[in-house]
Amino acid sequence: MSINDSLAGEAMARSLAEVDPEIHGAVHQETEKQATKLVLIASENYASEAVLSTCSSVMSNKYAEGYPGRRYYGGCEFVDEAETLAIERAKELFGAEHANVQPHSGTQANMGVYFSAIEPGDTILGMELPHGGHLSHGHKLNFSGHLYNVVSYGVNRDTELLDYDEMATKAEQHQPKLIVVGASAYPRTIDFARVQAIADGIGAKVMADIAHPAGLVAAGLFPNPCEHVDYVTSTTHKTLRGPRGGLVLCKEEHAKVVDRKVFPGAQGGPFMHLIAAKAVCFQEALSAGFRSYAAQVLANAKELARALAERGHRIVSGGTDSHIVLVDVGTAGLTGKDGEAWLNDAGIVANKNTIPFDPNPPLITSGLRLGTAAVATRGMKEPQMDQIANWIHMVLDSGGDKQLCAAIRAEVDEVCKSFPIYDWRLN
Ligand code: DSN
Repeated sequence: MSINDSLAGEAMARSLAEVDPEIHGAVHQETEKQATKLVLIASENYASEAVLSTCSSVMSNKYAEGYPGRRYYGGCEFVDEAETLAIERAKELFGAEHANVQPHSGTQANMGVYFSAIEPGDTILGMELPHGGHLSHGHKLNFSGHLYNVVSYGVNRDTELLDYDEMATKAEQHQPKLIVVGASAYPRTIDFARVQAIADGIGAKVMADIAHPAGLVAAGLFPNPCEHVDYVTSTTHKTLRGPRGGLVLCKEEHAKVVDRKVFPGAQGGPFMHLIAAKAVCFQEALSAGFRSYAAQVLANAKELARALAERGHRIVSGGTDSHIVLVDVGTAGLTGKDGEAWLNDAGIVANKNTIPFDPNPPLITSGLRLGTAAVATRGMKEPQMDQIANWIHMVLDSGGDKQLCAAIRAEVDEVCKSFPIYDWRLN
């Protein structure tokens, strides 16, 4: 009897379209949107077919609490193989002594490190959210803000660059046990050695969250904190172009505690399909092709910043050293909220974002955060960045004129056809 002869097999083999037309429709529409619009969300990317197919593989069915060779479930031989490959490849990619590939997300990777390095009530020093930091770096609405005493640093008002002097002064004043460095909307390079030196001065540890630039770090195009700090966390789906998920890298001396704090401290069963897909992602990122890709991401961001500045837009910090371009639309009398909506009408997907010292609240903002990881995956290069900058300029300059946005939407659609992505999935 084949699987299709059994009752279970018959039910199991029905397509998504048959079983759930509503979800099938939503997936189809999301695919079409990703194929026909320009994704400039700095935290998004297009994972490869190999990564996506691993995400939807039968590894999803498997429980595997524990770690390779030490599981609380039987039948783990193949997921052990996948997780071991993921660990070894992550270590090789980042030059790390130890890797934990189980965190479901970046926030849970951070949770694993906090639980390892400090106790509830201890002080952490992290970057302020409006200056580019992340919720899990101590925001009052996040677990990190509930469990720990949070002190924040930011950027210098004039240069909009990380203010290491302020960080050092606050470290001296508040004696944090952990300094958290890394950001979601900070476009510039980070001096991890300097942060570690500040921490050394007060006997603190450092956690570097490289969720955003991880792909650039892997390619050697952004400083690698593994050389300097005790704990490094990341996501795997942004510039690293893998499946959705998190990652902790640390010195060997912290390995046992980190593993214990990720599981069972912060999580239960690991998502083995995503861990297997992380292994695929790391394998891809170790290739020469990925290094060329990452170089294009960076070149595209620099060109996008230049082309927008040339058209009169103020770029926060005056430029970028990463995939992120933060545009101050407030100086032109606009809000990020309006800009985001207008650009979406024109087929350009970006997000509103606070800028340093933003007078507007987070749901309005004075900024637009743009990222070049996804468009570089499509194969777009500098000429397309100049074109995109021109479209963004026209949309913002016109105040979101409906006719103009519709005309640009049609042009975006045409350009996307020349740089196809996932189109076959629409058939
Ligand atoms: N909020 C995500 C981002 O877009 O940067 C990171 O968690």
